[in-house]
Amino acid sequence: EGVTPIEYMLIKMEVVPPFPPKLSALEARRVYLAAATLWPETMYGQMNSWVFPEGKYGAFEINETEVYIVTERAALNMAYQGLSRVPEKPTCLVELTGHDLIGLPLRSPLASNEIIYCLPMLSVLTDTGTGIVTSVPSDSPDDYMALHDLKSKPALRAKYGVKDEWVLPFEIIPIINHPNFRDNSAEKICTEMKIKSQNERDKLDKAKKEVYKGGFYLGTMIVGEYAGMKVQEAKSLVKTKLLELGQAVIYCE
Ligand code: A2H
Repeated sequence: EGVTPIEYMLIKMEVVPPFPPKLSALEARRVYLAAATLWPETMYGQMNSWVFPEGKYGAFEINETEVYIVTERAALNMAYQGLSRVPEKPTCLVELTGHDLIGLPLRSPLASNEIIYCLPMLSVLTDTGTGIVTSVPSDSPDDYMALHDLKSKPALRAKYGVKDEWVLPFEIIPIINHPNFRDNSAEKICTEMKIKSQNERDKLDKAKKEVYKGGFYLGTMIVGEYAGMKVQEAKSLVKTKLLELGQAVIYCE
């Protein structure tokens, strides 16, 4: 763990009932996948959420009504930050794996599609954030390649039990005008660098740096309430709005 804590926003991606049998014990509750992000202003471009298929997760009680699905490690940190019904002690209602979460229909704040789905990504770390990642394929090279892999490889979908209708209908929406790439920066850099799959770790790390270097921060919002505004300025406004609406919380680690 670093010395300086990182402040994430946890985006509350609500699991839309009816719940599958694995989650039936949670039927009276509001259940969320809690995705850690540093970029709340990109939530307009969410296309799905990511989990690590072999990862261990749990459904943890946040208060009387709300349950967040995260890793046990994140739940313990959360319990020391007021995000647990019992202070300093996570209460796990159901133990889950990534496989149990794949295919869950979600309603996520600011996403343009009313329902998006939980899908597998192999680079999701279970020792960072919550182990749940929200996917913005327009601006994140990792997200772009992982969704591209699922869209273009039927065998990969079959391997993880991913139905066509969870990925194929989802068209990437440009949300940020980047000074070097115009829009859809992730697709452009991945094509330029001839990245072939989500497994090309070194190339993807370079692609990320390339997107930031040109000023992801200096880009301009092209959708939503803050269209026309610098990404930098929109960031805190989106953050405040999500917190006020109860659609996100702050989480540090
Ligand atoms: B970011 P840091 Cl548009 N495993 O959100 C892998 N990646 C994770 C993760 C985990 N357990 N937890 C969070 N992340 C991702 C949006 C985004 C992000 C965009 C562009 C870049 C970007 C949409 N995905 O991050 O290493 C989350 O994805 C690039 C680094 O903990 C989170 O923000 O600092 C970011 O990594 C946090 O990375």
